[in-house]
Amino acid sequence: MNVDPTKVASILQRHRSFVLTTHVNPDGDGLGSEIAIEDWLLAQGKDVTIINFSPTPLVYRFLDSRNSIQVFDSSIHGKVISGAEVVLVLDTNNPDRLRTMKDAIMQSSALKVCIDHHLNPAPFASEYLLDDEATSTGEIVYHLLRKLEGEHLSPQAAKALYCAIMTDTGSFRYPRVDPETHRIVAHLIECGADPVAIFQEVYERWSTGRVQLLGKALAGIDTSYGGSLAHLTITREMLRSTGTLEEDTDNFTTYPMSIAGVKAGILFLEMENGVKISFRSKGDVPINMLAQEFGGGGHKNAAGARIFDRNLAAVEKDVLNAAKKFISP
Ligand SMILES: [Mn+2]
Repeated sequence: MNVDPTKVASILQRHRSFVLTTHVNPDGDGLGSEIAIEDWLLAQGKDVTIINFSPTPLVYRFLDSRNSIQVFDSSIHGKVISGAEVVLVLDTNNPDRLRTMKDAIMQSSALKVCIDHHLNPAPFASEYLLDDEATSTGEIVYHLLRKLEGEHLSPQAAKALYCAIMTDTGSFRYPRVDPETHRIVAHLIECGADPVAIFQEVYERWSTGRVQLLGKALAGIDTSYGGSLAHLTITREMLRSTGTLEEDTDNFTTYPMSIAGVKAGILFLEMENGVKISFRSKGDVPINMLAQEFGGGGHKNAAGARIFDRNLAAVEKDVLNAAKKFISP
């Protein structure tokens, strides 16, 4: 584990052209980290292209005030990626999560730098800046920018990093939040991040359909193992009838966890070609081990998996059965 930003800071200083990317279905942490680093690199007069596999979800578009985030298209971006001196991979340590961008990046002769806070990094990068104790990639990027810039971060970077940390900590309430997290966000506010505006952008811009989708999902919430496991299921039909998208289910895992006595919560989301599963747990329940049984992974208390070409009912049954040993030891 390399938590010292010195080496990556010098890579950012030394090189001229950069490609920044993050995982499929990007979140506030991946996008905020990209924007904060982009802002610093542009201020130094360097070439920066942000290329993501997925489009930016609507709620995070406010971060991209330069409108610079591009959606990967191999016919356009193959050259950009092969010609860059450095590719920064943010908020994932597994190139499979870059989907079809993986090959373009791995074939590029660019220096590959991975900045991330997840467990079990894959051996694909030339340089790693990793801290699996960090609340977010945004927190790691904060220390990197402090190393580069000192005390004064730009308002744009402060906003992006505040959003990264706020979203990855569930608004400052997940277990890894500590006094240091609050000192960092206090400094980001001093640098110009507006907590009220950022919260409203991310959490108070739901469509009516999204609230209706949550209503349908909550109506079907179910518990098992004496109330210690709760799960929610979202079907294609529920998305269709409310006019919503998969990204509208972000953070729905909060709701099973709010039931008294629940130690773990699972969200099953029916995709076009399989099932996306989000896992949450409290305390010592290692829910990432359950995710691993289904080809996924993550943190002890938050993990995910995707299962392709199996139907929802079969996946639900297998996952709920397999959960038993973690819930009721
Ligand atoms: Mn993250």
